[in-house]
Amino acid sequence: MGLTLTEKILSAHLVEGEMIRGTEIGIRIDQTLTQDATGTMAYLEFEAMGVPRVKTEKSVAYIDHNTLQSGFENADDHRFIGSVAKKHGIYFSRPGNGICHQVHLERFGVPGKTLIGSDSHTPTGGGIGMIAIGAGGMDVAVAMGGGTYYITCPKVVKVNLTGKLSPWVAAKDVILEVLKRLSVKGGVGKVIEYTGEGVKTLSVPERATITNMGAELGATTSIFPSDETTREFLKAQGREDVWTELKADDDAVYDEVVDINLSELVPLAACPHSPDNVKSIEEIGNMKIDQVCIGSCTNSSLLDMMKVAHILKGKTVHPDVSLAIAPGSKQVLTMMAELGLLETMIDAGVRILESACGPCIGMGQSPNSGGISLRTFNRNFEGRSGTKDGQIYLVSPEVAAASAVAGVLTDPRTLGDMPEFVLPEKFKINDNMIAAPVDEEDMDSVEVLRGPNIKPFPVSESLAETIDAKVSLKVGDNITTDHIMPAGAKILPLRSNIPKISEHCFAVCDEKFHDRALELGKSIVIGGSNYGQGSSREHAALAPLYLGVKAVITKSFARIHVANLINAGIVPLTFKNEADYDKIDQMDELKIEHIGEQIKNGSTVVVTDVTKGFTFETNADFSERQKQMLCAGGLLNYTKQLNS
Ligand code: MIC
Ligand code: SF4
Repeated sequence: MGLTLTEKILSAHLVEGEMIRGTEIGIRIDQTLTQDATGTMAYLEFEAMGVPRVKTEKSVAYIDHNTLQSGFENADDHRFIGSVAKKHGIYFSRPGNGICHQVHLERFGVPGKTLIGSDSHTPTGGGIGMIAIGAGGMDVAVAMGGGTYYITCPKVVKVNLTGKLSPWVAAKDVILEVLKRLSVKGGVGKVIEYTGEGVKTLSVPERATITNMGAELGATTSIFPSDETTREFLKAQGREDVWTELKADDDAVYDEVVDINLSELVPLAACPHSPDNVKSIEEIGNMKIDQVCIGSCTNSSLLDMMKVAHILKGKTVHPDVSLAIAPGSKQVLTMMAELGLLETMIDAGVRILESACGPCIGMGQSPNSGGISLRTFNRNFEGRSGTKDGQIYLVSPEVAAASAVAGVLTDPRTLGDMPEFVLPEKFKINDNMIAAPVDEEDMDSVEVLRGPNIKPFPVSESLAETIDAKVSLKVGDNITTDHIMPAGAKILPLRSNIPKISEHCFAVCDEKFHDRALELGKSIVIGGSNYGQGSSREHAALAPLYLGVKAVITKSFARIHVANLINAGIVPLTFKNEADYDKIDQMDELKIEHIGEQIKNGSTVVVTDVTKGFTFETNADFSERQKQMLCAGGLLNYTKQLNS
């Protein structure tokens, strides 16, 4: 029986377990990446582990998220990360060098290698045939220290691509179509593997757009084969030597098959407030728009910028629209300048932003009240833009640029003939904004620079005999980590200060949560399905931990978040009977007796609702390792126990 590409790479890196779907496996990690908003915690955790030098083949720390410096906090965090990186063997991509995923694809990614990153869009690397997975900071810290990374052995979904995209239809429309079909939870526990004749019609940046936004499916990761197109891309990056051909066997067996005929796709948009709320541009109609933002790790490649500049050439941005563009990397920006694209954009009235995440994470460019904003990004969760009632539509760069000129949502197919956009044979290579670490023998000479905003992270206690606590919050389905721990320009500077950032925990759902949780001392949160979808931020576990949340009981969890909860020592349980969710109210008192025993001895944990006088069963499907971690009170305590 043949193997999928996913199975080939995973089994080549397997260090624990067996390749049996649904069971926990441990894999060796070749590369790691961090970004600044999750990186401070990851490096504090790395320091706490006491490993002097990273043991990976390549670890890179990027500064791309918290780039607005309206106080000392972000600048201090940048310096901290820069100095920690220099000391411990990590390459440091300085602010201005670009968005982690774009730069990593350009300069560091290697087909067939494993990469984990403290950012949920790490699967961008799947565009060149990597198994690239988003993870919590603590898991990245462990991997940097040479430790194993654990995942549930995934099912593999084959997306069989046939045909060729029609003019003005984009890679973004491919992933929006997949999201429309599978939904934001359709990828949980799965790797999405793209195959078929259609693959060779897509360039590497297009493939990377697709694997990037596979994160919105809840998938473990997404991957394309590494073929001649990959070789050309790496050659243009001066890195042909790292290329290898990689593909699934012809008789590979997949768990599911999704057929997509590229020729039949049309321009699409994800409507507020979910990436899977997808409609065609035609269906939505000529809606008046207020803002357009082009960029983010999904759509900020040179190819995207070439298309946008072509559409803007000789035009002026509509007077009622603000158009902001953030190129993905210094390389993209320099080449835009060289090729004259920058001049075209400036001429048209574009607001050029620095090469960073920017508006995607609410770091500036929040739309006007109730404003309609078209964005080439990957997430449109409520409030994420920084404007609570902002209406965010996720679209391709082609739709974005055509609409920015017209002032209304516009189908780019109305633009007439589309020229062929060809990527240069050679990209401009200048890695002068990537600082190499010092040699091991010089590491003592590097002082780690800590600002006053950098506070120690909370560590859980070992699991109590009984959890007897009130429900501090009950929320519905599809709660994102942007609900649990919002981001944006005001809150992100607090990422290295858990006590302070906790003041904003769940504020999107209930502004009183912080005070109530503190008053209760310890509490339990109740959630619906796909709880914790979206970002990898472990702050969505660390802030509740700090506020005394001991357990979270939901209908189902998103992959990265549940791992973060376990790492933090918060018990994640799911209802055996979803109807029990309806019976529980906020402030009910719940009692879980002998919780440690229950977790250790089986896969069911019985909970009593003391207020309502009924008991219900929850699933506690943990691996042996996870059970021990929960009983020890999280990953750090567990590791200490192992080493003592
Ligand atoms: C995001 O897109 O939500 C982020 C900001 O990149 C996050 C990481 C974070 O919260 O810092 C992610 O996707 O993991
Ligand atoms: Fe940055 Fe947005 Fe990509 Fe997250 S999704 S890494 S905030 S560009």
